[in-house]
Amino acid sequence: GHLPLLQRLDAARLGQWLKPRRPCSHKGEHGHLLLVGGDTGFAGAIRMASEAALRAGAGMVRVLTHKENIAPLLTARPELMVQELNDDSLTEALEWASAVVIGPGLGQKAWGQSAFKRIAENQKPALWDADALNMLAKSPEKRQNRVLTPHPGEAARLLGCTVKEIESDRLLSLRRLTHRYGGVVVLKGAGTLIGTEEGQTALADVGNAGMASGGMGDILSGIIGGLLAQKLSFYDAACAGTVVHGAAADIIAQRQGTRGMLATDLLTWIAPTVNPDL
Ligand code: NPW
Ligand code: AMP
Ligand code: MG
Repeated sequence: GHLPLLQRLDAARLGQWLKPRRPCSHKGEHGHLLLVGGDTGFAGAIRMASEAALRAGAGMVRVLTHKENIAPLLTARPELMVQELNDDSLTEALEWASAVVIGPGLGQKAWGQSAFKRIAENQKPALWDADALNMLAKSPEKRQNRVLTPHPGEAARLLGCTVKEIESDRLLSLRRLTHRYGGVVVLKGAGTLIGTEEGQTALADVGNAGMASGGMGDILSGIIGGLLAQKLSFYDAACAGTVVHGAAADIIAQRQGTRGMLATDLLTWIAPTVNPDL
């Protein structure tokens, strides 16, 4: 066969995916995003993902999490709607949602597993990250209307191989992931690759080593989830979200360097980046 074209993506292309809002639009038009995650001790992951989704422009953002995380989340970001994750809240929120993010800080206990099973059965547009990927690795299932965002460690679990094998040929790893799991796959790391089984393939020419710190992936999940809620296609949301994430980090690197960059530092630079018409 012939080699698929590898698109190179950078901040100059953001205008192609992110058009100005209609002046008379209302919040319902910008989507209802549901995020599920944040076991005890992992409130940070779900907080970063949900704040990133707000900054990416989702109209309404709702979080289902462990009950001990509710007060800290509401205090940090009153714009969020936060409830305890249980069967009833999940049923209601899935009905409400236009897109779903599952995984950040979810953990792998029974609590997280039962939410994962319910969401796996649901057909709303979804982004699966972190512990949702670890659960998927244990019972592989192919699906189209979904974005997966593995780092090389998670990709190795998803393919049952080593991190070294993933990294030795990242394009081949991407192709194996899309072939086994379907949908859109974002293979993270320096030079993030985005692809589909149909052969769309992109390399995000953005980002820097300041991003090699805890919580960066949780921010990416929130951004892509926020764009899915705003009805970008799965592939466009993954491409645009990855570029927004890397471009925000590049602005910070320019101002203060890479060492000591925090995931939450990116939050300030998401809005300027998702408004390329500024
Ligand atoms: P090693 O040994 O370090 O070299 P895991 P996780 C390997 C939550 N978080 N990039 C790596 O190898 C997440 O949302 C919460 C990354 C190691 O074996 C999850 O729910 C935070 N990893 C949960 O924690 C902030 C690479 O992969 C393994 C790699 C666990 O997520 C942090 C690490 O992956 C975090 O986001 C690469 N390029 N190459 C919070 N503040 O609440 C190899 N690896 O075991 O899936 O753990 O990513 O930390
Ligand atoms: P996670 O490991 O899930 O927290 O995700 C880390 C995020 O930071 C991903 O989006 C990676 O692509 C990005 N990242 C980590 N290290 C680097 C690096 N050295 N250069 C560019 N991006 C990176
Ligand atoms: Mg992660």
